[in-house]
Amino acid sequence: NTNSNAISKVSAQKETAKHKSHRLSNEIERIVQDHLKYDRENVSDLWELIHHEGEMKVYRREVEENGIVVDPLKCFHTVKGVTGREICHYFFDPTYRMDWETTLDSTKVIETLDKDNPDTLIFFQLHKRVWPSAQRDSCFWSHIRCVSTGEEDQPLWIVVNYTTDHAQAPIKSPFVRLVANVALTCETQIIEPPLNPKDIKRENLLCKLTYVAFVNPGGWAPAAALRAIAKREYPKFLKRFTSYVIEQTRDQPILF
Ligand code: 16C
Repeated sequence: NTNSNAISKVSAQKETAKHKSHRLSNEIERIVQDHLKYDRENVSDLWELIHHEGEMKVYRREVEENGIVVDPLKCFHTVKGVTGREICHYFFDPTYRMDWETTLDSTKVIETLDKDNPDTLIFFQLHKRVWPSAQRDSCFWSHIRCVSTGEEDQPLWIVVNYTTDHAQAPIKSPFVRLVANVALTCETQIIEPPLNPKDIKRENLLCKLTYVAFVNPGGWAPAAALRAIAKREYPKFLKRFTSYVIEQTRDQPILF
């Protein structure tokens, strides 16, 4: 099927790393490196813990730019029974998006940058309208990557969603274009590793997840409403999305 096909294409690149470059390569490299460098750092006391539930911690900083709320958001979570690659795969692949996204009216892939190595897609999304604000849309590149950290360690997996312009996604009133820079980074740990790696079971897996989001609503929106929605929706997304991945992979072979 097309899906496992796409999985194997991304993983094959893992070994060779000889990617064709394209118009977004340099920007992607810079943004991915920034996320790899900073996202997993612990939060300073400038961050407020807005939600704590089990292993999940959601922090934010209240920041405004020209009267527009642009609060950075950062979450740490630990998920049992899945690998970082599995989590990133379900976050990246458009096939599953509407299964776990509850704040979208639609999502569409408008370009695949390198068809031989489909690790970068351009999405156009229509977000659910929050009355009485104007409805938001977004256009962003989405990039998935495996980063090896050392000989013994499991590799890191990361997905970055970053706003871009596209001829097939012009800004059209009454929609307001939001600007986003979002990253999901996952690190797999093997707990009580069996002597033979072939005997690793899902109960031996632990995934450390970091999710960061910098979203500018692209125009004025009532600050109090926006902050209340964010406080409710980000934890809801993390719970729903991670449960979805657990459910989808439960009886599947482990994808390292
Ligand atoms: O990362 C997530 N999803 C990805 C795949 O879809 C992708 C999405 C990025 C966009 C996330 C921001 C959506 C905000 C739209 C709401 C506009 C309402 C404006 C009017 C308010 C009075 O990376 C998972 C995303 C989980 C999203 C949770 C929803 C958060 C809504 C709170 C809005 C705060 C940010 C301000 C942006 C308007």
